[in-house]
Amino acid sequence: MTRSPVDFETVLADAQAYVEVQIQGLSEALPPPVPGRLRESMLYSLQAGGKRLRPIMCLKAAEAFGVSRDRCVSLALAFEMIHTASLIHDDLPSMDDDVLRRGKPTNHVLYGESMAILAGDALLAWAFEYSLAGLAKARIPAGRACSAMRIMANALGPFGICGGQVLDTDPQSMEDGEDFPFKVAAQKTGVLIAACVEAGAVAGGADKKGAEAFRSYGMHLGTAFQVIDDILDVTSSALELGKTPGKDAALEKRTFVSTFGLDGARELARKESDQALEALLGSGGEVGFFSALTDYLMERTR
Ligand code: GRG
Repeated sequence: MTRSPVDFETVLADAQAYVEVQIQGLSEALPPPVPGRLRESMLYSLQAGGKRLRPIMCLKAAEAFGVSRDRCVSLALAFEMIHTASLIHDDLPSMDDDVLRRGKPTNHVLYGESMAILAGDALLAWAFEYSLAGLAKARIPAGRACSAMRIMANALGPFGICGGQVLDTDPQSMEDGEDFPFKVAAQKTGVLIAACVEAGAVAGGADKKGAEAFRSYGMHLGTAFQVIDDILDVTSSALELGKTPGKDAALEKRTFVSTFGLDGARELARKESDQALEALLGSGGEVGFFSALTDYLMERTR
């Protein structure tokens, strides 16, 4: 593993600003015949803020293997489109039924349920079209672009967030036992985070070992991320979170906190973070950013 000293806060703020400018720039990308209300609904949620962690991780993974962010930005934005689509659908009355997201009214509250479903669907399809076109324009070799697309598709289907959402919301799929929160976290959160870094690494030219190291890093980081999410749901406020706290208990979900308690959950988050860092040892890329990110996410408050 190659490590280099990183002024992490500066690097993260720079990456966040870069991604934000690119996302705001998408306003021009949906001209007619896209219906105006569909465009508005898609852009409302996409441009509503958020930490932008998934696109940042994707860009940094590509950079770790020497490919500049400008060449992989379409792939990174595609992951934010998918993540945003999943949040729109997650908030629907038939799912978690929430009215607040990223500090603003949820999509269906403003545009109605039917439009929110369609905005999510449209963001998913656009993610593939937009990233393939961008990767081709940046002359990322077709084999690498195809692999990135396969990883992305896997993360949003039955093996990824659709499967995870079933475990999280379907009472008949809930299981007893301490393994269950890990299964939910892996599919609901880990697979998409792992896909961002793996696809970024692959687009950047990582070999099989490097890609696997980044995937394993992402899976452990994703579990740690979900543990912290479960903790914040209990300990934080709507103002800080930008979404409604206390939802897990209200919906009687089996979370890391309800299963292991607050202290047990904190310990688990640390353990998963350590395992994430260990996974990076075999990556062969420049991973200074990712070790700093892992520590940073342990301390997050939103
Ligand atoms: C394929 C559209 C589609 C949906 C699949 C609804 C659904 C099924 C999945 C939802 C999965 C879900 C909401 C997982 C939660 C992941 C999570 C921890 C989200 C919060 O991420 P942050 O904190 O949010 O990075 P911001 O707003 O900062 O981007």
